[in-house]
Amino acid sequence: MAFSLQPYQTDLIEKSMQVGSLKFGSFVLKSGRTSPYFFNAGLISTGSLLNAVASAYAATIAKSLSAPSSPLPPFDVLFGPAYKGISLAACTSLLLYSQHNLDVGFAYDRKEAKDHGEGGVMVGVPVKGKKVLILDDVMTAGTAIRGSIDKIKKEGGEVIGVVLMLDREEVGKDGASTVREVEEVVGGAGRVTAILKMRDLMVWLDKNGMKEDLASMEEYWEKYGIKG
Ligand code: OMP
Repeated sequence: MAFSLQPYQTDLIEKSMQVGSLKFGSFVLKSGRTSPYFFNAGLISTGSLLNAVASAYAATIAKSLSAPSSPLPPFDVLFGPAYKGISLAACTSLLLYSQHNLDVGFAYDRKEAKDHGEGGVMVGVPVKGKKVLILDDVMTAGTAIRGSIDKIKKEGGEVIGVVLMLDREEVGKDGASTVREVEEVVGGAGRVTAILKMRDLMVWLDKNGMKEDLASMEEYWEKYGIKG
């Protein structure tokens, strides 16, 4: 395979496998597709893993913002969708400040609206009139991300991009790339970035001689992977 992994990507893959967050086998997805791998971000649940993951998110965001031809504009609020996105976005906003000198607001949603006290579906910095970057775990068909985009729009915020832990690089029912579709909604090419992509996992399997798992991944890519 042509390209290599960054040390932080290898580190994340190996630590995720150690805690069972990344598994190879046979799994039925939300979309109904049967996948040879599954990433469960809920198991990113120790201090050292959170530190590794949030550092990788923060580095990915900082790199996108500082690239000379960066398509990602500066933003005001980092939004972590309930539930798994909440802790990941909280830790990442902290590290954006302490490691990259970038002070942004942090917000998340409630799965059920609160009808007393401060009320509403949002917690944290108000997104109204703000540029918002969504931080989420995994994207397959884009259903979860589209739900978050709608919520933020309804509250008067503008979503300017998405950062993911894993982009599964799949096509939707109509054969178009999920990433391209979501990018169109949030301002254009390059607005969706990820720490890991499916092809990175394939590089890692290849390097580690896991030929059977790699063959299953290639078969899945043929069926559902983005073309070109
Ligand atoms: P989409 O909403 O189709 O983009 O799928 C993303 C969601 O699927 C994630 O937020 C998870 O709830 C779940 N998921 C994973 O967590 N890990 C995977 O490897 C695959 C999925 C999935 O069901 O597609």
